[in-house]
Amino acid sequence: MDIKSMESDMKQLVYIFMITAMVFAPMAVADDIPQEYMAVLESLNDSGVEGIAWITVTDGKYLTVEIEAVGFEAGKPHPQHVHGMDKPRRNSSCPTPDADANGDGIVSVGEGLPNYGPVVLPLVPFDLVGADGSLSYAATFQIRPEKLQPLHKRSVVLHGLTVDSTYVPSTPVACGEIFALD
Ligand SMILES: [Cu+2]
Repeated sequence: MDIKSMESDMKQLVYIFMITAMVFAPMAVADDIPQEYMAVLESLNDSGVEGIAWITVTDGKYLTVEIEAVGFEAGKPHPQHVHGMDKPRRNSSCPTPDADANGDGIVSVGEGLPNYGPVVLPLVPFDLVGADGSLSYAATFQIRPEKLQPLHKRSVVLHGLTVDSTYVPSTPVACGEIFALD
């Protein structure tokens, strides 16, 4: 085999390799592209709590949640969850003051359930919020995709409010419906 034909063979190999890479690359990449979601957290029960949640799903099963929120009661635990409907999988939504079924002026965690649905994922740990009442949260969870999706039909709910001079950790203080950024 002379140099010329070796070069030609090499060129052919490179060519075949490039075609193969082009065919298979999009399939490999599709799985690796993180899916980005967001929720704008608006106050419930005149709590003054508001913030933003960013959610990233990687490989279809790793869920990274970041929350930046302000206006919490300081020094208290403020549970935070992803809420959603299981059956039927209708949209989770944030309650309005109309959800106050017993008319006591507070939408309790139970009164909000018909809107946002039960807890799908507790965003642990529930750290005590510091003196300035702000929360910076980030955690990654490994979740079965069928448990979590459809994420764009779920909500992020933050809790914990003093009601009639008693701190009620479950009372919702902010809520945001999750939407996809793609
Ligand atoms: Cu919750």
